[in-house]
This record gives sequence, structure tokens and C-alpha cells, in this order.
Amino acid sequence: MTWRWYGDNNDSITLDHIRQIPGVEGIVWSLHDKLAGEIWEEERIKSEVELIKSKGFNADVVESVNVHDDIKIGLASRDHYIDVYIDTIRKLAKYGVKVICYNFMPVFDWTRTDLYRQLPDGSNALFYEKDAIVTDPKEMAAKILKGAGKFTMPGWEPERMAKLDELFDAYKTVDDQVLTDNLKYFLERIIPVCEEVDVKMAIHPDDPPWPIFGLPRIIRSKDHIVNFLNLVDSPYNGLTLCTGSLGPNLKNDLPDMIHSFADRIHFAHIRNVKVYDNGDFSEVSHRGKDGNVDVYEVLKAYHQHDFKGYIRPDHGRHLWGEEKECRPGYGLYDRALGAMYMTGIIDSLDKRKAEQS
Ligand code: CS2
Ligand code: MN
Repeated sequence: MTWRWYGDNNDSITLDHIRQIPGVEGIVWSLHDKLAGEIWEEERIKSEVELIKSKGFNADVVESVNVHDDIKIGLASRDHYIDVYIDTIRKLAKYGVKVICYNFMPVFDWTRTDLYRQLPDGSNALFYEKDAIVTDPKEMAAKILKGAGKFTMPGWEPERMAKLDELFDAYKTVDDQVLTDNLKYFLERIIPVCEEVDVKMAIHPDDPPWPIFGLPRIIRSKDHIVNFLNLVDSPYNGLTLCTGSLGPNLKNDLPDMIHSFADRIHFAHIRNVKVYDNGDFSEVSHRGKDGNVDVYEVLKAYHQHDFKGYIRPDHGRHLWGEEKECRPGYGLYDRALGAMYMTGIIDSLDKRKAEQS
């Protein structure tokens, strides 16, 4: 079990808090001030890893090393940015990193229409309302940045959002096929390095799992994932299976995906969503019964495959007033409840297995 942490002075939660959550062994980290394409200095990596380890955690997983848009668009400058990416992979390997999570979504990372939608129990959570997806991405970006307040949000960097017109222009000729070709080009260069230094790449699916603002989205269903894994057929070319990103499309059979791709999943994100009849969805507690993701079945599927990868509670609700202090989706309380709920299920599965053998 791991926990995503945004770093000293950049998170409302401290490593000392996290240590008190039963079962959490690793910190999922990143250099969050780095824009895609920037060099990661070895000194910074070293001190972050040392800090995390000094509190008794492993620092095996980085989420994310973001991919520069020029790579996704396929511009001539991509080779430079791929060289920088490779340099980061090599440096991370030197400090023991085992898994790198990244995504290949054009322009934006995850998209929601409301960062603090009030739920019936008085808590609040990230919400996606189909009809509230404004057609103007700039309006969307302004809304997200306003909601995030003092916190930076990966994928919504103000520097990039300031250039949205240019970015959208550059993506005009990029359809699903071109984006897929550009992903293959990227993978063909980085995966041999990953094999050499033993770092597994784990792509994060698109969130939500359908196209928005006319931009292509290529990691959002079982077929897409099959296609992706075949682009470079190596165990180092793997997945972050995020139940909350794939879950809003009820056709995505999550346990089936786990059975099908078990040996290529290196990182499991567990998040629950409640999908409404009109297609809107809300993020909810990790408890299976609260939403459409059957978290018990998901964990059972991993358990059946004797999953050895990393797992973390993904987005939680904001509880007990913490939304005033925390990054959207990344408060302390609900993720801690989620981690504990999952640990409970995993412990039961372990016990049952031991009793049966
Ligand atoms: C994460 C993603 O917060 C989240 O929903 O699961 O933002 C994830 O970190 C990125 O897409 C991976 O690059
Ligand atoms: Mn996720």
C-alpha cells in the first residue's frame, strides 16, 4: 500500500501523519514544481528519496514524470524532450525507483466540472456533470485553477493554461491514430532504457474515459489497452490501472481487465465513482457499495493473481471541513479510510487463502 504525497510545503498532509495510517509502506512522489520537459536534477531526487526513507517509507514509485506536449503532438523537438525523459529515468533508477506513472492525455490531465460538489452526507467531492462541460476549454481551465486555490494541480499548470489557444492549434492534426503513433515512437525510445535500468513504465488511463474538447483519447477501454500493450511488447511497458478513471464508462469491466492484464499492471489506483443515469458521475468513498466500482471484486482479482505491484487509494472525498486546506481529491481523511478499507479486504483475502490451504 502506498500514498501519494506532494512534498514538504506543498501538501496539507505530513509524512508523520501518513505514518499513522496502518499498512502504508511507500510514498508515491514527484518533483511537483517541474513542468513537462524540464530536467530533474540528481540532487533534488536524492534529497526527496532520502527524506521519504528517513520516515521509514519506500520511495519506489514516482507519479508522474509528465510527457511534454511536443512528444504527444509529434513535433521535431520531441527528440530533445525524449532525451530529457530518458535522463530522468536513468537518474530515478539510480535512486532505486521501480515504477514511473505517466499519462498520454493531450493538454489536460483529469477533468471535472466541480471540485467541491456537496454529497448527501455533507462531505464534498469531485464531480463530472456532462452538461456543465463548457465548450471553451479556457473557461474550464479558469474554473479549475480558481477551485484549486493556492494548490498547483498536475496537468493544469498555469504556465501551460496561459497558452491554451496555441496548444489546441498544435493538436489540430492529431487524431487517435497520430497520437497512438506518437506514443509508439516515445515507447520505442524509452522502453529499452527501462529494461536496462529496471524501471517499469505505467501509463495512466484517460480520465474521464471519453474524448473531451475534441481531443483524442486513446487509453480508455480494454481494446485501447490491448492495442497499447502491443505497441511495445515488454513487461516494462505497463499500466497504472485506475478504477476511477475507467469506471465512469460502465462498459469497462474492471475485474476482467485485471485478469487480462495482471502481469502488465505495475500500479493499482483504487477510486470509486457513482455513475448517474444521465452519465454524470461523482467521486465517492472507496466502499464498494457507495458507487459503481466493486472494490471487493477488484481487490479479489488482484489477489487471485498474487499481485506484487503497488497500490494506492486514489482521490477521496473531502471530509470534516478539510476542503479548505487540501488539494482537490487529496485530503487526508477519506483516503486514509479508503486505505484502511482496502487493507481490511486484503487481510481477509489473505486469511481465507491461508485457511483454505
Ligand atoms: C491521478 C492522475 O489525481 C489523479 O487522478 O490519478 O492525475 C494521475 O496522476 C495522472 O494522470 C498520471 O500521470
Ligand atoms: Mn488515478
